[in-house]
Amino acid sequence: MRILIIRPSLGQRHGRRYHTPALLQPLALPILAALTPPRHRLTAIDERIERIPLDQPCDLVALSVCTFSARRAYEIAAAFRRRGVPVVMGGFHPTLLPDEAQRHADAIALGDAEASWPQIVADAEAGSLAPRYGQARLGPAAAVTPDRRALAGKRYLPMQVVEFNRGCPRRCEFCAVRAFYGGRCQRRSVADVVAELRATRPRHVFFADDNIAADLDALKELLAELIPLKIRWTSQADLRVADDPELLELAQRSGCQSLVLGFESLDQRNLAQMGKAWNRATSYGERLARLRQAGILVYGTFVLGYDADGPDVFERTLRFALDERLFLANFNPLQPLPGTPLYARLADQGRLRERHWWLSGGYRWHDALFEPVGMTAEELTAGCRWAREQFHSSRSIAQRFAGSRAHRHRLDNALIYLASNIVSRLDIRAKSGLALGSAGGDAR
Ligand code: B12
Ligand code: SF4
Repeated sequence: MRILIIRPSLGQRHGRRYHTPALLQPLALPILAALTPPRHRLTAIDERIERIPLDQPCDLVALSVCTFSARRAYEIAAAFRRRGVPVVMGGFHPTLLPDEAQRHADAIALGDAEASWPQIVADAEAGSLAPRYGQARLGPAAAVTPDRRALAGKRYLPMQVVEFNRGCPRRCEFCAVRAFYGGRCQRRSVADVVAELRATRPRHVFFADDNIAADLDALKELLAELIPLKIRWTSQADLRVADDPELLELAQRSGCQSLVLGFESLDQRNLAQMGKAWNRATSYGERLARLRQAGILVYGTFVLGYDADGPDVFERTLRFALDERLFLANFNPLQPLPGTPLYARLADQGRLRERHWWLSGGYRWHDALFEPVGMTAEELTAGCRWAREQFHSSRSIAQRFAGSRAHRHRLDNALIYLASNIVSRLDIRAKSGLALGSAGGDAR
């Protein structure tokens, strides 16, 4: 069979399709390629950097869909189905909203591809696709070694995306990972990860784990094995990484360049409401000092608009990010992702502005989608935009650079700092006002 595997883009702004200034490889595509028997001819298309060959002859189309790309995915699916090509959808959005996705596809896959893709391919070949494969909330499947030949020749950041741990044991109210995997985790063996790195020899690695610190002992085991590989790596973690001196030393020695850390809020009442009281807002300063000491750059993420937030939250959160000289930061309005407990709560409270916002022609990227308690939705949208712009101003970039030894103490840290801040500033501009999908009207 000729199989087309597609990652749809997000949408468009003023009639122009969204292009990110710097792109990470999408891991789902090489994983699907690795699971496909070699007798099939497979083409991977990343719509964020290339056009979809809508009229290319093919026997099966597979779309990898998240909530933000759902509207665009439904448009692409309709174009292929009009030609009689069967379309399968998998990923976060079809898993969390299967009935909606089912209306736009011949088959949908719930959960991880490892559990369903080989059967889907076999059934498509036999001309007997079932409407639904896999099981939601089954927990993560252990990842296979991705077949990156599927992405050969495409222009991505020179940073290899690798998985160690999938899923997260934490239970934050707003998080789609919790909804997708039900709080369960699955780890690849350290030997498997190291073998992949030895075979591919990347200099920079992005561990696409939801939370690389899901199991601290396992992480220490991995880091000890990374030391001889002399790579530089980055990932996402919860704040506990900063509490363990042995772990910090191993992180430093194994080449940890930066970590994305979810601070979310400076207000302990908000942290309690989101199920993240363990973050302990009062500990942020000392934890950040330890990370700086270890030379690790910190990318802090904040969600604004929880119930204890008033109009002063933007200034306070921005001040914190500037005073702590964060490497990067994002300031997002709390986002009600479908399938999460947050979405259900806001829907019950009648606070959602638009129940199916991801299908709406009126949605714009970074718009607040619900009625906050301590301000209006418009104030929330504008406040986040203001904090984002202030944080990425030339003055702030220069001050954060000069104010932190971690940003300057190695040449590659300095280069990464400057390049990442510039790319982040450009990406904010590219996404600001972005509409999802490409057609007007409503995709329901
Ligand atoms: C790394 C990461 C990023 C990276 C980008 C990575 C990349 N390569 O492009 C960065 C930091 C840039 C990023 C950005 C954003 N991200 Co992000 N990101 C992740 C993270 C942590 C890992 C993604 C990953 O590579 N996973 C490993 C791969 C293999 O998993 P996967 O893509 O889900 O695919 C598996 C299954 O879903 C399934 N599957 C997927 N497609 C298909 C197709 C078929 C046919 C089949 C059968 C199966 C199947 O099988 C795959 C293999 O098992 C996830 C969390 C997560 N667990 O996925 C969040 C996550 C995907 N991101 C999320 C969000 C919200 C965002 C942002 C919108 C954040 C923001 N507000 O700006 C942006 C923009 C996203 C976009 N679409 O452009 C949400 C999506 C929620 C949702 N319901 O869609 C997630 C789930 C995080 C969360 N906690 O809520 N992200
Ligand atoms: S710690 Fe991060 S990945 Fe884990 S449930 Fe909370 S927000 Fe999601």
